Amino acid sequence: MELTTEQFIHDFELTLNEQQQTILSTATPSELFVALAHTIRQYYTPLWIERNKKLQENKDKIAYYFSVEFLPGRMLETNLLNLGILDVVKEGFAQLGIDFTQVKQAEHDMALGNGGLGRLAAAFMDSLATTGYAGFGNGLRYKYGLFKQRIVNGYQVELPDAWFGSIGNVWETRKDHDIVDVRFFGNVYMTDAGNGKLKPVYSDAQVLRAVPYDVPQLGYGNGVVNNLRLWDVEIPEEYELSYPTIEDRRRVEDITAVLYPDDSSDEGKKLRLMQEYFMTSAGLQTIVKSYLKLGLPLERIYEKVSVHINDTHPAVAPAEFMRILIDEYGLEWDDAWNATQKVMSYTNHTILSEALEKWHTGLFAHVLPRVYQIIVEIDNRYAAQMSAQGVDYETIENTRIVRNNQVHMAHLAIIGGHSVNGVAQIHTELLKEDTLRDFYKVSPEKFNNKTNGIVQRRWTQIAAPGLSKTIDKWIGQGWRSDIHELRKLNEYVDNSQAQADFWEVKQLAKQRLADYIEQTTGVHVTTDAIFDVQVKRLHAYKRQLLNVMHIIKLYWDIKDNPEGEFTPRVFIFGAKAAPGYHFAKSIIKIINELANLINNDEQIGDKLKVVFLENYRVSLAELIIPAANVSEQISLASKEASGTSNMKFMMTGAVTMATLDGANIEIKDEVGDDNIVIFGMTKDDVYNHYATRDYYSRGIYDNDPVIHRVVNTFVDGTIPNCQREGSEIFDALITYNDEYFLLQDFTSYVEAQEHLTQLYADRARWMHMSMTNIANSDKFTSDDTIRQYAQEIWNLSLPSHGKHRI
Ligand code: GPK
Repeated sequence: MELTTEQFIHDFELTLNEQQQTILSTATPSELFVALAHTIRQYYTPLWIERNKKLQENKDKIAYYFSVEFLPGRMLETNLLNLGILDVVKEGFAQLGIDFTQVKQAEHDMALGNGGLGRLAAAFMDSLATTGYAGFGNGLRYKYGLFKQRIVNGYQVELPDAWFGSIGNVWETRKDHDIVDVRFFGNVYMTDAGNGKLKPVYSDAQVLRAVPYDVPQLGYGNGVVNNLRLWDVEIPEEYELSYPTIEDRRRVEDITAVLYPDDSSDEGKKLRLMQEYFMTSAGLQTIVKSYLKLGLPLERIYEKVSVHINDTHPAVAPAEFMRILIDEYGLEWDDAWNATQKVMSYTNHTILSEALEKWHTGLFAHVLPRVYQIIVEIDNRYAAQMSAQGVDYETIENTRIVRNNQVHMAHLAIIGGHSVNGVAQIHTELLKEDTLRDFYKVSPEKFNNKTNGIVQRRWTQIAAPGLSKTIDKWIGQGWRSDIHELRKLNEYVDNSQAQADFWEVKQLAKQRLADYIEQTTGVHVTTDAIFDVQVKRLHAYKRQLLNVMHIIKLYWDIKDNPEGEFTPRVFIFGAKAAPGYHFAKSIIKIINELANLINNDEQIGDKLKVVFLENYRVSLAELIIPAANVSEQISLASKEASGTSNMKFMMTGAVTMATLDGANIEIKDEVGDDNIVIFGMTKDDVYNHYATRDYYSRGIYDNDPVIHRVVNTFVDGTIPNCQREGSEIFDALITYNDEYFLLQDFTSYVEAQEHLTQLYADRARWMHMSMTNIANSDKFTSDDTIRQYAQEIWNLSLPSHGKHRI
């Protein structure tokens, strides 16, 4: 939009005075932030209203992305950038003498997600608006997002993330007119509806109110505003008498209280199921209602509506959609089923079986009695149909929804939809040949790949403004709106002046991070060192422990030869462990104790530093990622479905140290073998070991003196204060035969790291690699990923009112 600095200053001051009843000289950063957010709301609100009006008038098809996680982080800068007024606002603030950075930091991260899956959902919201597609999000309005992590005595401590704080969510708007009711529990039986059909009668059901809060999703430079709808729970007035005590009310409020409540107890499990059904039912009910306003026949709803099931959490959607179409609107089963399959599609994000949700039939039928009946009917019809088609008994049994007293949610999502996709090429192949192979046998046409992507604007223009200016200097600004222009940089990867510029800007980013490290941990690090970073959820398969083993090896190298040549390294970790994931927490403790040991050893000095940054989150990622020289992507081949931070590191000029897993393989394809460092087993090697069961980690431990020494370091008292954790790790590696093959990959990892050190020593060679990574990272824009979803899965066209610049 067109906005002069003067106009902005005027609007901003007026908002500050009228809405906050404050003046500049006394306003806190938080008050300034709220005033700024309200100023921006005034700018986009007319666009939002117009967008909804046009979509309705033109009867455009809309895709709804159902996800229990959305992880946008801070929205302020994204909204400003996408409206095209980031520079104007910064300039205005400079004139007013306000520190923009301080104000932006007053916004609490919107952390309604755990990691990659939630961040991807948020990226898709941005990209849907940016590409102009009508794609709306549907999720939950948790009071508490992902826990806040503190490190105390080296241990992870979890604190509630009270992200609403005192200012709430400044971007949301409550939408009373779309309130719906959601039913749980009770009994249900069928009775004659009088028109030859049956209708369900409920008794003793609990009725809860679903209240939508809409959060606008602004497109980059195109005036498009899409909607992310988050549902909150309330007690309907007419049922208030049923909840006489505060505890009664709290049990209801729990449904939207916390992201992922502990599901290790039965009570926790029930709550989780209620959350999932709550947002799915509320979302689908309003979707059907707004479709019907178009005046089109319900059995053809698939022409105007797509519903995407992000992972198995909203996978009750096909059954709930059937319930709505049949019970509430009287459709025949076959028409409803035809519509449902055409509307629904599903993304799988992992081959780890624990993430494919299953519910005990007893619990499911208790919480959702009518939906359970429908699921059983879907399942019986499915089995009969497969059998009629001549599919063998075993395949049918393996793909059924209800089996061994469990409801298999992934199976419901696949059977009830028309599309299943994995999130990187290798992951989709694994789904076809292993995890979902029986489904691939019966419905190969449903399977397709959609490699993940990232919002390039956040990781360059917002997180790395210095880098962005350097890119501008060499190839102009075109890449900011057409990321594929980044490829022009390939021409300059060997230009010594360009190399010097890109080196310089990386050094500045490293210095910013070094300052933060010093402030928050007290550890001094030098930017002369290689910044080697592993940031992601803490999980055994991601193998942070392999990184730790390499650090221990380096520690011994220096201790053995203190005067030897050594390229200094700073190892930086950021990772949250699931509260109930004991082993992951032990690794956090080990990293912190190892860091203490190394950082306080004078003989080691600046040669080696280890830093664990607490509370890793999107806003911290924006500081860390642009400062990295090395991106650690070292999962056991086959286990990391895709990874997305790998793409962010690539785009900001880090060199990837990787196994051939997830999207690392596609990064390698883009940059070529010489501009990435690959090590370790391939997925076929891993599967061969599974088939032959020939892996024996103790054999490696006994025969390799380096590995022997590194593994012993966990238990021989070298690292103080972690005897228990050290022996857990020893047991995992040796006694329990090293499930993730760390010992097998260790030697090749060490060699790869040595190779990388040599590459770094040759600055021209290193900068060639770094810049080649930036230049070819356009492949991973989520704008293109979402275009593929829109065209190939959802069958969307660009809305007829089109893309207009503002
Ligand atoms: C996968 F199954 C899950 C999950 O529960 N949470 C989650 O963040 C991640 N993921 C994968 O682990 C990543 O490889 C992938 O890039 C990301 O989802 C997005 O697809």
